[in-house]
Amino acid sequence: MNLTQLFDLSFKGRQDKPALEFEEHVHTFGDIDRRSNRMAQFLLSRGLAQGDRLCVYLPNCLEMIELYLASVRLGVIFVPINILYREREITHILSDADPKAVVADDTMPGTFWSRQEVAREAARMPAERPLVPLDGDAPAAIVYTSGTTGVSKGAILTHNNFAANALNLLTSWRITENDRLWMPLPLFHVHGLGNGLHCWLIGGLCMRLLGRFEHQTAAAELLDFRPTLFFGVPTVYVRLLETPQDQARQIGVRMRLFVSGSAPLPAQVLEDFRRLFGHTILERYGMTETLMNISNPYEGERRPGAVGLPLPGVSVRILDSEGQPVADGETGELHLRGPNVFAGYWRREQATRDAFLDGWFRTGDLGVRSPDGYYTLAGRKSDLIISGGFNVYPREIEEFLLEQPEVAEAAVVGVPDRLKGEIPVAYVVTRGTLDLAVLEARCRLKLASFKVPKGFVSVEKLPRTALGKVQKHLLPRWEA
Ligand code: MCA
Ligand code: AMP
Repeated sequence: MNLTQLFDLSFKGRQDKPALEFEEHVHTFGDIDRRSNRMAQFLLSRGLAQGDRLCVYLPNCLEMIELYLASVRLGVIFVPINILYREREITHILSDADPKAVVADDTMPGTFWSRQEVAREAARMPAERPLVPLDGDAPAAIVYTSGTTGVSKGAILTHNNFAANALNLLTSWRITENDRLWMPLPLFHVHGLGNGLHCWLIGGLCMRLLGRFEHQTAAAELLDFRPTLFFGVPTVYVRLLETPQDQARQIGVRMRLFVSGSAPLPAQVLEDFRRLFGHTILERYGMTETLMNISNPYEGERRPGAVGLPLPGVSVRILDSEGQPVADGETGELHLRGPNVFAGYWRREQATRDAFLDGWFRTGDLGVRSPDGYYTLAGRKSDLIISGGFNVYPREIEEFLLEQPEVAEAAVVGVPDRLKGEIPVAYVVTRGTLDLAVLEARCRLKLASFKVPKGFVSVEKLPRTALGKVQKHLLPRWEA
């Protein structure tokens, strides 16, 4: 079954049910359905066909949803781009995905279609749905994920991947059409897209979509919308700890389930949040390449620091560095198999082959299983930094720093941060004189804000092994 058929099972019979609150407007499932048909007609009229890529560089908005649904209807492959990316990062994705069209806000210069133009044109189109027969194995989206090599790769996610993921979460987290989902997370990553949008549409619940998360207004928003369901990243939960007690209690009374993922949730935050809101956050583990894999149970123990038990249909094994299975209690690399695992990296056969071993996807995450089957993550094989739920690969920043003529050597490390989990800090060996503020300004211009090092340290040389590998753990401590 393709996603359009699956969405139809939900839309039919819910045509007049409120589906979406966005910017003071309420849209029913019927509205979303018709608007998406019009958008599909628009894409067709512009020559987009099955297999073409459509890049979308937009903040959360109605058009983003319509463009996704229209793409899914036509078999066009949806390629969301992180709105925080700057020209350098966007250029890479555009050249790699080779899209037939790009939709961006009209503030973006170039030959792209503007969101405003797309909305205007689509409104003039007929609401009949174009019929394109599609198999569940068809790609629905390519989502770019920073690779350990520094260059970001496109993970191909099929209709079946998204379906398996959403059906799993709907069942495992007891989501029903009576839920109210609060969605401030971006739709350009799989947390918002795979979990948020798909659970919403397939479950038939009401969602309030926000342009973005703003901690200053979050509590007022929650009191106003009165959600029962929220998917967040740890940074959002740390922010919510600032909520006054009486407001937190009011929010907690209405809420059914808080879920956290994308980065480790500190046990202390789980505990402080429980005290303030009266809810134990349910932590789960996912990846762009696999959507959701492991989750704490809805009923039963939500174990602090652990990510829980494999979701239905997902198999997990843990191997040591020799490729041998480890015993419970011992740490190794997590490998996964299941209907949620992606179809490979876009136009990167070697990278795809390297990502699998005997049909198992190698996550690069280290983990350990307890005798009662709970999994706990224990870091990464690579030196990935997760800042506010966004991934930062040190290598990518180091390469940018090394492009600066005054920088002879560079090393970027993640430093613990209460709010963001981790923040990147750069150590540089400079040639001649270089004002570190100038270096920071150059980073700001070319890199997404979460990748810009929050500290720059000038060192005489980088500590290296005899083989020349940088020993990051020997770098001097950085103080904020
Ligand atoms: C953050 N900023 C944004 C947005 N989010 N700008 C525009 N649109 C956004 N959506 C910028 C701000 O302008 C600011 O830039 C900086 O980020 C920090 O903003 P601040 O207001 O201090 O935000 P915060 O309270 O710290 O909250 C940040 C955040 C954000 C909202 C939690 O980090 C976020 O949305 N994270 C979610 C990422 C996500 O969805 N990851 C899922 C990946 P400046 O620094 O220039 O001032 S998928 C994944 O990992 C797997 C599959 C999984 O398991 O889910
Ligand atoms: P991404 O490449 O954006 O899909 O990020 C996926 C990575 O986020 C995983 O490989 C994990 O390292 C990390 N991640 C996701 N959920 C969790 C979690 N609950 N705890 C710790 N790390 C997580």
